[in-house]
Amino acid sequence: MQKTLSVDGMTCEHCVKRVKKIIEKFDGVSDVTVSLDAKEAAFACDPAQTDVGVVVQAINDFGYAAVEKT
Ligand SMILES: [Cu+2]
Repeated sequence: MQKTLSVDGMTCEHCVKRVKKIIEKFDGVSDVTVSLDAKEAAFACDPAQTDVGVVVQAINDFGYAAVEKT
């Protein structure tokens, strides 16, 4: 399953790398790409393993504003 999140609050490449790392640590997630310009994070995940709501919460816990788009 392909997921896209809108992620507000990223200001530099450091933020991009941090958000990418947060997402990558979850089971079932692969192919993570994060765009500063688009304010988006996209990844593939296995719905049996990955709770996208938990991923979104983890990003928000770091001070960004993530919302599930698709
Ligand atoms: Cu930054």
